Amino acid sequence: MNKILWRVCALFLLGLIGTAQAQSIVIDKAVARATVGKMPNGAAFLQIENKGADDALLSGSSPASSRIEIHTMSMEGDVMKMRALDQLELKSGQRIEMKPGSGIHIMLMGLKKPLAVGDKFPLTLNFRKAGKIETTVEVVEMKMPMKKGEMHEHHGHHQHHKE
Ligand SMILES: [Cu+2]
Repeated sequence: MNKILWRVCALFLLGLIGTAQAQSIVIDKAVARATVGKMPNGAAFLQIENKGADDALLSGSSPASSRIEIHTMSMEGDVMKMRALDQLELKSGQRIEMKPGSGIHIMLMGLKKPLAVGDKFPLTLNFRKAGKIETTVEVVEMKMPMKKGEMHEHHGHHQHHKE
């Protein structure tokens, strides 16, 4: 076999391995919120679809930050609280769509540098069954979910009295 043909074969094989790994868990639309000033942490949102058996997202890593945490967000009274999850269960056939303000997100703890619109960085997610899957996160402009809370604090009382 000549060298070029061999190389094509090797690429084909690598491609097959890649496809096999990515088959059960599909990660899509990974975006991160652009940071302002020297914000220490960032947040990323993505879609995960589990096309295989029951699985779970256990951890993650990225060169963009010193640590990755899986966070969930909930309102406790008037205060938005973030909590780190040990793992995120992914039942067979389940699709999780992380959206800003909706709860679950990937927290980038200890950013190495600010996230600017248009930046791209790799994020590796570690699943119990599917193993490690790498995706590319794109930094986009996003409204802060805190806006809602702020508005509630500043203007909320008027609205409550009117109701
Ligand atoms: Cu968070």
